Amino acid sequence: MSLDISELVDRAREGQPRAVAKLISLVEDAHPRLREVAAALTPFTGHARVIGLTGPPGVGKSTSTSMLLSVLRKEGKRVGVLAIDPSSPFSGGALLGDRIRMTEHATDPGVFIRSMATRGHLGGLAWATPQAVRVLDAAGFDVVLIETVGVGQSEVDVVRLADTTVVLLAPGMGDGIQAAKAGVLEIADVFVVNKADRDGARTVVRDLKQLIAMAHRDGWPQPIVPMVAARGEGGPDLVRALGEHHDWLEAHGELDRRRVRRAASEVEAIALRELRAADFQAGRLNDLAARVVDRTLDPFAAADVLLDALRTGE
Ligand SMILES: Nc1nc2c(ncn2[C@@H]2O[C@H](COP(=O)(O)OP(=O)(O)O)[C@@H](O)[C@H]2O)c(=O)[nH]1
Ligand SMILES: [Mg+2]
Repeated sequence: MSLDISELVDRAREGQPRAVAKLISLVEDAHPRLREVAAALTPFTGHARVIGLTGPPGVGKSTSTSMLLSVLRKEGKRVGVLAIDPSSPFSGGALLGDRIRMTEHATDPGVFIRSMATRGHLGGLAWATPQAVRVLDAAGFDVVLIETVGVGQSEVDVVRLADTTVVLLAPGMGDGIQAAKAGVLEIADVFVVNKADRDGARTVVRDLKQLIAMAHRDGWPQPIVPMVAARGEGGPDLVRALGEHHDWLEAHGELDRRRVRRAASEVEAIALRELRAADFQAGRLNDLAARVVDRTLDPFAAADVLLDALRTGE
């Protein structure tokens, strides 16, 4: 099967959704020619604003993403959406798809929506997601929204990918104190208290304000945006907060720092995957581990063997 990478990239840059979809499939499949894809895309990247949305299941991330899409589209922005669900590799992001397909975005050429699953391949989402962001960035999307469930490691991954991270909370889904425990205070650039139509929303906002005050953080003052995403209320406020954060990042040189951090984790994920893939093919790790157990090799020397094999391509 022949694959004309440069033609595919050209078509994606012309805004053809099928070409964009194909490129992201290459990422998901960890296609051997992804190296060429990345080389072809790189000159056209660096323009998209990357915004991560995270929070517990059911808090309203997909509803909010759909609402954000509407507001950003009215501003004439082209928007790409990646829905990432590390907890369910098979049904990952299906909910988002359903929710958005039901709306006016389904047929809008200025919108591209994709659910990403790891399919259990080596390196996982930490490896695949930044590559998918690259595709959307090079394809000319002004904003890339990444929706991911805020559990465990994924929160950290969003932070590493996004220019701006939005943490969503809602009444009845864990109060501000729990939020602090989960470390969201550290990762949030903007807080959304969704389901503001429900009892308890004011308490969540109050607790959150207290926590933010107690943390005495320097720098960007994390805003709290109350929303009723289901009714589209608060969308313009959120877009304004995102814009202000972006301006702040630029004014303080922080945008560049975040992008360097993003590239660092991207490069690291690629290198680790190469290491694992090479070792996987050769079954080398097991042999080395056996030698560590029978004490013919110490573990550091064994690791050196692994890295040397990768360098020499054996
Ligand atoms: N009452 C209320 N329900 C909402 C609001 N936003 C979303 N929901 C509902 O909460 C449920 C979960 O929303 P969803 O966007 O799928 O959450 P996600 O799992 O974080 O993506 C759905 O039934 C939504 O209709 C809101 O502002 N108020
Ligand atoms: Mg969702």
